[in-house]
Amino acid sequence: MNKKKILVINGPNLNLLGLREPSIYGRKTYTELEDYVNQCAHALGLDAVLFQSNHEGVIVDRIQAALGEVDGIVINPAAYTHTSIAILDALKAVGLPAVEVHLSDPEQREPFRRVSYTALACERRFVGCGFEGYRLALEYLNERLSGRKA
Ligand code: CA2
Repeated sequence: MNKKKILVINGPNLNLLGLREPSIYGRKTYTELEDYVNQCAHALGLDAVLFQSNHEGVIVDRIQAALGEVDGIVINPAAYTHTSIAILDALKAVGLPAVEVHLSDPEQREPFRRVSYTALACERRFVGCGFEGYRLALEYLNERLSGRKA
């Protein structure tokens, strides 16, 4: 049987993980996040396709290209969470099952982080669990795509 493919998108500045603000985002690097996501995907029998960009339009292009290529999307849109109707529209346009992840819990931070546009196109949201949020998102999509979740 073909493995289900999940596109895992990380937005602006997440490439700096481990290098700055460890009190909020931890000490592990973006490369360690990629390794963690790949391990979780492998354990679930999924194929993860990792993608990181600091540019809104590039993320929109990647989401559009995902149609017909992958079965679901995990996205941490980073700061674009709170601003990007373009990424929301792209997620809605492709109509793939999507899950939003945040390392921190944006609700517990500055008021401007309380709005998430992108969550409007996502079936679930995992916040404040660090790297583990990506595993929870992959587990959710795995069940969802195998028909065990509505
Ligand atoms: O908690 C999350 O995962 C966020 O998506 C992270 C974004 C923030 O704008 C969201 O409100 C919540 C910021 C990502 C910046 O990542 C950095 C990593 C290391 C050092 C500096 C920034």
